Amino acid sequence: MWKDKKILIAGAGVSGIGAAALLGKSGIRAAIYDGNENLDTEAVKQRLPEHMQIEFELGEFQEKLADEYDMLILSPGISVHSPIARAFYDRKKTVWGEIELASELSKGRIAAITGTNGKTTTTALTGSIFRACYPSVFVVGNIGIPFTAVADETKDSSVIAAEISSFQLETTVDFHPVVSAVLNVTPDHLDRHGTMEVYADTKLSISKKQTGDDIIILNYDDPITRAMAEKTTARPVFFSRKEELQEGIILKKDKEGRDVFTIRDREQEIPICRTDEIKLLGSHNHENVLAAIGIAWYMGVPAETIRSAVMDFEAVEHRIEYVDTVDGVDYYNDSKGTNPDAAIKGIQAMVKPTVLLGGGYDKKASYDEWISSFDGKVKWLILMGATAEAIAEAAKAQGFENIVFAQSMEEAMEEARRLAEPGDAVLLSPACASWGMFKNYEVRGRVFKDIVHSFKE
Ligand code: UMA
Repeated sequence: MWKDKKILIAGAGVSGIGAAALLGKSGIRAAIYDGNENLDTEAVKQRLPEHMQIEFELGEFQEKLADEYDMLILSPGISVHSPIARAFYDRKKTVWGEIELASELSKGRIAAITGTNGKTTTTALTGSIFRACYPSVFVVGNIGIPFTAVADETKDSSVIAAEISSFQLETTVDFHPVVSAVLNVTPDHLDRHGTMEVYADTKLSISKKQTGDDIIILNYDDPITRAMAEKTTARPVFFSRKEELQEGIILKKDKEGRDVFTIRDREQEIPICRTDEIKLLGSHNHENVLAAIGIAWYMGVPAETIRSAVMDFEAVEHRIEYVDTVDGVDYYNDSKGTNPDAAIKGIQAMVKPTVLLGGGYDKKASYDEWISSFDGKVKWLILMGATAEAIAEAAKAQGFENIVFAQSMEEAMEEARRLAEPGDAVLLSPACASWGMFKNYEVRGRVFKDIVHSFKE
């Protein structure tokens, strides 16, 4: 029985801590390995059950650990090709990911969502639809709440919306969603997976335990996910933004030529709502909505409930929030990027050349890593607030010279509009708090959005 084994958890981030706490609550002993030899073990212990005995193995991985321990629980940030994972695999010892552990110790039905882009929005929307229908709902996974953190609260009647990354899929074994979805597959994480083929296969492995009674929702408009229908053991259902498929989740024109999210399931045709009735903006979000509708429908949510939940759902405000496209330029509000770490996520989310608005209250942070993350993507940096000079200096030290200063958000936005060309993005992701210029980041984000909207007038 695996519970009696000597278990080593690799990684002391949110996943590893979630896994350790779950084992602790279940009365199972474990040790934590982390490559960081300066890990604050006291801070980790604070987040574990009080009575739990936990040992730490820190620093460079030593092969002897694979002899000492019988089983490894891997955090998603640590690859299956890492020395620690290889050492356990070579000795034919059990290696599970944190998701596998959670699914082993949880109850209820799982809807699992993967894809290169859109999976967080789709998972959040799916969870929101579930909440309108079911009393016990959990939204977990790559979205930020480890599945292990809630696994022991689930019951047979629970419904779980899980965002699952390709990293997490490398280490699932018996993970078995009732409905799975692969939204799209475009080049990403190839440093880890090696080739597109391996990356796509890893994504498809979300359905490896599914049978013909289960559903996999696939994007018809993406050739890679379309081809997955031939390879999966589950019943494939397509969604498409472009084609009015005979069966699937589609956009169908109404008499006035407006697009209606529509379910075509065998003999039934069920309209949900029009694209202009939802609050999520952008055609990329139409795909996310189509997928979420499909997932919810096949998880048993009535069409009327799907309709109202979809129409009520709003993007998480101020968090890489798409605002609008003006003159071919996409505007994003990431006012919640109030520190360099959060702002790095904002830049990582951009897929187009970006004019970046930054600066604000001085928390004496270091901006070096944030500037390194520009990675050729940021073409102009517009700076405001108390930190403007310090950020400019840090940027110049890394050879980034395309810097403009502004005294207010209005001035910054005039500059952004002047500098951005069609096909570019403008991103407000300041890496600083708003104080000194605004009451809080929410006010800052709203001022930004108001200015974007005024560009359209
Ligand atoms: N560590 C090592 N050795 C390594 C790598 C990491 O010891 O080779 C240690 C670090 O010192 C650190 C810990 O492992 O203490 C971090 O573990 P982790 O990288 O697995 O991160 P977590 O904090 O557990 O967060 C993970 C996901 N991170 C990654 O996949 C890199 C989070 O996804 C996820 O939200 C969280 O679990 C909850 O499920 C983030 C992400 O960037 C958002 N995901 C990628 C993406 O979306 O593209 C896949």
